[in-house]
Amino acid sequence: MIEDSELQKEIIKIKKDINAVILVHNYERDEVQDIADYIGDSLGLSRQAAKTNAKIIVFCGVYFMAETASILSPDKIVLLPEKDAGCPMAEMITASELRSLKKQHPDATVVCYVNSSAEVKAESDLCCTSANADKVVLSVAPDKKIIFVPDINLGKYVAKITNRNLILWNGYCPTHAALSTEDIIKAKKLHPFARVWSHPECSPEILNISDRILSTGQMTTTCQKSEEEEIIIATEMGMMCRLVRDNPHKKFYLA
Ligand code: CIZ
Repeated sequence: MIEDSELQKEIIKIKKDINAVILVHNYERDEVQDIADYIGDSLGLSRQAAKTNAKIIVFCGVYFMAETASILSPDKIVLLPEKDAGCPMAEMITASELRSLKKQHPDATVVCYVNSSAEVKAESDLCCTSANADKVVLSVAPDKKIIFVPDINLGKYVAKITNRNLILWNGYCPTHAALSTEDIIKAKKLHPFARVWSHPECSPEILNISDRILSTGQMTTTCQKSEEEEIIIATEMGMMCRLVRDNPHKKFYLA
């Protein structure tokens, strides 16, 4: 078996030879984050790659992320190392389903979450991330109807904080949906001094008992600024690698 470190050296050598840039999503494992040129959220990474003069983008993430990078860098070749890496939530709505929904609400503005296929994005008026969904929704005139797809949990959260009525789709992230309020309560009992940080793809019940609701990018920046020393993290486990690496003196517990 080839050691991780040997493989990493080989990957970095090939990357230089072919003028590629390696983007690694916050959710990826440590050994993949180790070889990254950039680590971040899907939009941030795609924006960074667009600014480089690399000819090839290697996107260590899922399909919709590679598509996003390709949309922002149409002249670059985008490679997805694990070609079957998909996002179940993105697969929960198709372009034709969105077209049917638009027919039912012809005057509505469509806001789609970045966790969606390029075809669904093409049917939408605006695209948002979990970090800017509230701002994007508030940019739509108050008298306009808004369709928000595909994540029902992010949609409910954004409807609440913006006080806007959103027409929602029943998409969700199975990983965040697998978390229950009991998991959070259990983690709080085990770590009574810890704060709870949840991703907005979690259920409204979990968000209601969380101290902060943050996208992956917001988790990294908030962690560096805040004085909170012990944090229960309610999102994909790969996020822990990034947080532990950037904040070695803090304690993190995966919900
Ligand atoms: O936009 C992203 O990269 C995802 C999937 C989540 C987030 O909160 O950053």
